[in-house]
Amino acid sequence: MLPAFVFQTPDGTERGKYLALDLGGTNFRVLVVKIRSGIRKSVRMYNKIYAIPHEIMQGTGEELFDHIVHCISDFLDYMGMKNTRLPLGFTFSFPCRQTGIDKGSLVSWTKGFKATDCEDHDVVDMLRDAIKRRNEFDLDIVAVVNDTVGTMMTCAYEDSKCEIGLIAGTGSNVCYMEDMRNIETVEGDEGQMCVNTEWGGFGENGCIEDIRTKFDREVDEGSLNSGKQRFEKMTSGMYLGEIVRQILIDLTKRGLLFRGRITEPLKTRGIFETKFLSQIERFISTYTLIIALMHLQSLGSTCDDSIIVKEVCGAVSHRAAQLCGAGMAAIVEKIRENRGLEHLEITVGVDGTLYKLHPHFSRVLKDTVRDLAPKCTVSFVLSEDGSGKGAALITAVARRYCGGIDKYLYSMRFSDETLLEIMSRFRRELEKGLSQDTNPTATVKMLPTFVRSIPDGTEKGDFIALDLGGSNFRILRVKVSHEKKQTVQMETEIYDTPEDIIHGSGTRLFDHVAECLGDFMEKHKIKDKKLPVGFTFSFPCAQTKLDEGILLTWTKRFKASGVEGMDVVKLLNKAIKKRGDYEADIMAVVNDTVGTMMTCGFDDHRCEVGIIIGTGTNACYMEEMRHIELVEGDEGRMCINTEWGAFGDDGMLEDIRTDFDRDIDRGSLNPGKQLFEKMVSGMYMGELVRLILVKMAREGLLFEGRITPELLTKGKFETKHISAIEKSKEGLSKAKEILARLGVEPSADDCIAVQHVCAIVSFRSASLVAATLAAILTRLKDNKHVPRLKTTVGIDGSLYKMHPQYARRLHKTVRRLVPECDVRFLLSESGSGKGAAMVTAWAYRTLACLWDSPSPSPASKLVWML
Ligand code: 0WK
Ligand code: 0WK
Ligand code: BGC
Ligand code: BGC
Repeated sequence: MLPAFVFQTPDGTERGKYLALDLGGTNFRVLVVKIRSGIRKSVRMYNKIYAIPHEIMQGTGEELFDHIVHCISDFLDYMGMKNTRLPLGFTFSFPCRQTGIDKGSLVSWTKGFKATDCEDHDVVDMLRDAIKRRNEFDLDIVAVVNDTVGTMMTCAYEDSKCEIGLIAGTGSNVCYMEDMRNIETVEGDEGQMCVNTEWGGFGENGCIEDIRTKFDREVDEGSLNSGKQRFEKMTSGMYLGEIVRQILIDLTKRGLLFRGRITEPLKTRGIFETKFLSQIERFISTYTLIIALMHLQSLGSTCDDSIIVKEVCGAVSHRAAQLCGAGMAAIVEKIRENRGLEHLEITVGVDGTLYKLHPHFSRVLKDTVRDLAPKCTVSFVLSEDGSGKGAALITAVARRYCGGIDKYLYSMRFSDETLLEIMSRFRRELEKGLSQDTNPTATVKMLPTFVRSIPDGTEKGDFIALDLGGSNFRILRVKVSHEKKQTVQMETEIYDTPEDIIHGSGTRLFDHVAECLGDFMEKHKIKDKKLPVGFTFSFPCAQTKLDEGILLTWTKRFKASGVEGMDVVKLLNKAIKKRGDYEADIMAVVNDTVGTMMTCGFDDHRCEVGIIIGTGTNACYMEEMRHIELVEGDEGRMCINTEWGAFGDDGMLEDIRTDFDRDIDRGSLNPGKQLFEKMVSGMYMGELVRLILVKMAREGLLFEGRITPELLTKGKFETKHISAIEKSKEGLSKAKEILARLGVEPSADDCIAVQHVCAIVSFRSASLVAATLAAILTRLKDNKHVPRLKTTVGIDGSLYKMHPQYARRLHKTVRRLVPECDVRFLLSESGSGKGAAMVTAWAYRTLACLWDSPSPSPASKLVWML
């Protein structure tokens, strides 16, 4: 089930001139394909067939690719096109694991090929290297496709219902359009992607041993790749003749054929070609038989012999067709189920000499599909022009939309290897931050929060929570009561944090907070009550106790002066005292990640990680006290606010940061800081896309090079626009609307291109967060010394909530990076205020029972204070 990175079948808008290579079937072809779109829609092709000598098929990889390039050179000479750098589509009819339309490494050779040093190598790189070695011409290799995919595209150009490609030729294989949501090995859930099934490998795990015969085992043992491609060896042209020969030998040994005399020719492997089956089964007259048998020089064969040979051929080809029919029935049924249809109508594009030349194969295959999948009407269309045309169509699509952009933003797409590397880097940063010695120089500060457990269900009381630092400043009243079960009631007011306040002086900022709190108490008639307050302050704070928070540095939009290095609880208390119209008892200051973890911990006691993916980004988790060297004590756990936004501030991520990221940082309020945050969080994503669009427009890749003042204005393209444009159905029309507002009058292609840019930028964000989260999860697993970690992650933030696919992409990537962790992602519905109240409740109770207990020892009182 190899992803082919082909997302759609042709829509008739493809156009241009392309080169195509078609390697792996009977013939190696080099083609030039001219595609016209619109009313004069047409495809004109010219090709030459070249032989691939046996010794090249089974020589070294270099020799093979040099031979291919030699043929291309001959073709270009013949066509007088040596000096053109045409885009090329490469049909490579062998299993390739792809990570993009132009990246694929050979899994293993099949059919007659066994060139050395090719398996696990990228075939596009091998071809590029051979072209470089020859140094005579240059080509732009845009796509590598399997012949089933090329065949599907070729037939889909005429019949839009064609969504399956079948090859029944030398080899045997099928591809089809699968829903992205079902393809777990690739990012993304929207739309479809073609999957090359490589059904030839079916049975390699022994699951069809019950239908394989000793003849099949003989053929397999005698093949170039024994043990592999078991299904193919029962169904494809390369092997049917051999199966027949094995059966004829067996019958002859038992004296049932050729009077029991086994001739040398009969013992020769490959001598009974599959085309003989077609010839024998085609003509009822025995004449041909004679010819065929002549081949075996077993004169004296009787008439009965010829009947038996014909029977054997029929049985072998009939079985092959039925088996392919069964495979095809499974595919069409899966598609029908994917779409929840009562009845499916679909077309299969077919190619291959066995299907084309055998007199009965195609009919038996069709009948079998009809019998096994009655709820599907399956039409089979023969591919007249081969898969070269399909390869050119794919190249046209790839080159136009994504190819250009993928190459452009190549450095923003990460393979799992890269993500695993980032994961281990971040894991090391976690450990650096926890250790006494290295913490001072660590970029990931690993700040102790003095929250020692998640809610345990006994919390109760009436609290005020302040929630400052996200996109909204909220003040909440949180009542936690215990009738039958623990319930939480909340009343919330949202207040502004105008630019001049958050960029002004710290005094003004906290006066503003105190004023809003006063207004809130007024509205809720609690000015007379001195309620305990939990303060969610979403910035990096060093704490030595729950109700103290020394701001280390502002992040996101905030830059008030005179606050960094100060205790924000003191600053707020001061502002409140200055007013004198109400009293508040600030019992706890918590980070929004901690508040989010506590809010989710209220509903799921397994929650031990809190993540924000909003204006900013950050994570906290429950760490073992014995590992937190900055805080006394080894018992139990404490929540650590990692402040992962600063990951990379020491240059640790320079190899994955792009010039766009550097532009963002240069234009930010805090250059050189929060570099990880600036690659992933909502405050910066829209701007990243804008910078990319400007650069692409400058290079004429977009909007025909038009650049408008709006497009050049910082902040004009917002992160919420990305979420709108990536909405599957209406995304493109949204793109048109949003780009029109930027004055660039986009073309349809421009809109698709912009949607692709948005997807790449938001993908990157989700993948990077997945990598750092995965590091935290493996830390928890190791802390607990368990083989599998079962845990819950509480999440909040507008990017995670609003973006149509962010959540799913994050979940998928995490599961791929740390398959040994069972992670539940729990969205924080009610914000971190509730969580802050939970922390305050805990602080309040601890204080209360200390005072109430009959003879509280001075010592324990002191400890608690400290
Ligand atoms: C023709 C296609 C080619 C494919 C071949 C398969 O253009 O890509 O590999 O059909 O059939 P064969 O030549 O193996 O019988
Ligand atoms: C809602 C939480 C708040 C947090 C915010 C982050 O209640 O504490 O800061 O999510 O998301 P943002 O508003 O930055 O998108
Ligand atoms: C290869 C497939 C190919 C098929 C038909 C098989 O041996 O593994 O990639 O599609 O032959 O050519
Ligand atoms: C702050 C964190 C906060 C995160 C999410 C970052 O900029 O440094 O303290 O948790 O934003 O709001």
